[in-house]
Amino acid sequence: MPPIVVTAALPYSNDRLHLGHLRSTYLPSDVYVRFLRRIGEDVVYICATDEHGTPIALRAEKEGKTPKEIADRYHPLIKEDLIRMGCSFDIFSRTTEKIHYETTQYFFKKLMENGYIYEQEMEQLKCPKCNKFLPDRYVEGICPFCGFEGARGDACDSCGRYLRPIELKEPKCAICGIKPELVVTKHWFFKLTAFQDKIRDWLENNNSMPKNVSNYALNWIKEGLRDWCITRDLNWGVPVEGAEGKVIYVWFDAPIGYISSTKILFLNRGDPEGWKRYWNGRIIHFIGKDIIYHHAIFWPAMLIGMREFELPYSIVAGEYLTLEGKKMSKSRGWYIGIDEYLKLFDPDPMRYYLISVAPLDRDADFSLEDFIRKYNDELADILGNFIHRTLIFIEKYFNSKIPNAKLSKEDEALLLKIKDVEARATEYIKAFKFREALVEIISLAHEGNRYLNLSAPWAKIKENSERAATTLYVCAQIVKALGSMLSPFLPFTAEKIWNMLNINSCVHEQPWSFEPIPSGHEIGKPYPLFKKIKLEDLKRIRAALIPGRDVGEKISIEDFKKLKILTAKIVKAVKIENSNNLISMEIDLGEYGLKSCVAGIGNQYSPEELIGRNVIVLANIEPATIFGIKSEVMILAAEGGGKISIITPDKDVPAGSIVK
Ligand code: B3M
Ligand code: ZN
Repeated sequence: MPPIVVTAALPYSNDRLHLGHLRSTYLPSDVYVRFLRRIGEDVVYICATDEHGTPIALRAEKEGKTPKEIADRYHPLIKEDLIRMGCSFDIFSRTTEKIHYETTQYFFKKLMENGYIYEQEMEQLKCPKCNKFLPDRYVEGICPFCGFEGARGDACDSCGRYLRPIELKEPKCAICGIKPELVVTKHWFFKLTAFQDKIRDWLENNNSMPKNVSNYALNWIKEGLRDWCITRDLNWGVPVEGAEGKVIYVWFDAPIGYISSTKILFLNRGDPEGWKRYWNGRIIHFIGKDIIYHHAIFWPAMLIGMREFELPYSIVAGEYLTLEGKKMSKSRGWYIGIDEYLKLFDPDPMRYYLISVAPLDRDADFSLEDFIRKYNDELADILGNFIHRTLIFIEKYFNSKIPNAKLSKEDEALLLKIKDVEARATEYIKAFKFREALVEIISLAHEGNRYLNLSAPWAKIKENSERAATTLYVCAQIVKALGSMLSPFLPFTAEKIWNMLNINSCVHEQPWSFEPIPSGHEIGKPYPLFKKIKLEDLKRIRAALIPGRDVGEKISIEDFKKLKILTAKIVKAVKIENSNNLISMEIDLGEYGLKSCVAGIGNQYSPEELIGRNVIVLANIEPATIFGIKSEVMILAAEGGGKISIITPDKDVPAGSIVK
């Protein structure tokens, strides 16, 4: 088998990662690589942070920092979160490394020499107020294809299409919001159109490519490819040699990051040419589905144009993960960050959930209640409980030694199942069907539990100790098989199982193929693997995991003290004629006197039910005139769930009392 390079999409270094990233990209790639290592493949697992482009530049601009400062802040956080989740990269590098700049410029030069890059004048957006060119995400507007209003100058999040800023309808500068103007500048283009037929053939004839990827990409090819502008007017990125103020487009340099990171890995290993073997071997990219275009069209075209690399063997794209039915969103606080998760739980339960919840090529949903249910029912009750009972009985009845066995037909059949499961799991993993593989493996724990319950060694130990011994021998084999086969999926749990079995080697370095544990082998001290989560704790867990919407700009206590909020009593209320829902009131503010107030609450309150009510008002707001009537104070009310609810003090305090 050829050497294999497995890559995981390079996250932008402008924010920490959340469960969606784990599910689509980092867990599947890690499971796959851990499996390849176990079957003895020569594999390297590559990742890095993607540190160029407008995502980083814009974030820097908004925070008044340099892009490098932003990247320096997020690179270690992203790396650490992934490593804590068990992602076993051989290298996690950065696209701001010198080698990356050199490799990118080499690609640019080589593709130019090969006749695939040309120069052309083009129209570009520029913001007259910021006096800046507006590449990619510096522009926001309406998608010309699907009409989505939040489209960005590089892509539409709604229909997934790749866009150019000048194609957006009603474009706005992302910094100041004003309408940009068109200017003409010179840029470099990659002749994507020259590769249309080759890419189509490759996609159509590649049986190792999952269908969700090839179909997606083939559809785009049907719409026709266009040449691709690969430079930008920006001061952050890999410079275009000899062209002041121009940098290479981040989507040109980012995938090259896979290669430059491999180069750095082999330099570190003292084998500077070693990377080439892998890039002429089997290349497998793991990505999220939003970047299929870049990996299945742009990138292979670049590789063909270079004339010195293999094309990817496969591109595996994980579909989206929603959170309790809704799209995850950082700005709305609707997401679960890796860091938040790891403050409460171990990595393996989330690895288990995200892999087993749905096949990778389907959208999936994370629900906290479902997570807890799966954790308790499958990890604690089935897997953990089976392993714990088996080992405890061996400790108690057989002095911690794997007992001797006198196998019946049924025992033998169950032992053969281990090999069946192994064969099926192997096929599934090779086909990137990680969920199916995990379900197979866990079915072995189900079988084990059933067998253990039926054989009841704890009851047989006195009258038929040979039967009890055989049962526990068989169960111990299943425990070992579980530890072994779970190692790509639940690496930390597999290590614990290995420790409890007292096997003197690293589970991740075992041959994948099952070897029984011999009678007489002494096991270690058993302990429960998963402590159940109480469903009563759901609320508390939810509050700790989901940050919730950001409250926005903070104010000082001095600012707050400027507000004069008082208790008051409504003494008169009438509907304002001809208005939809306005009510005009007279309100008694105690020592602050009688004030007028107009409020839009007529749909929810009748004047009669308002008269005599104790309320809270903002007394020092600038007066306003509504429908010709002066309004001097504002009644405080809560609005939510389609209702308006006036706030009332819960004890009877005199009108004019201060609220603070
Ligand atoms: N940074 C987009 C993303 O983080 C981009 C991936 C690059 S992979 C070469 O989704
Ligand atoms: Zn502007």
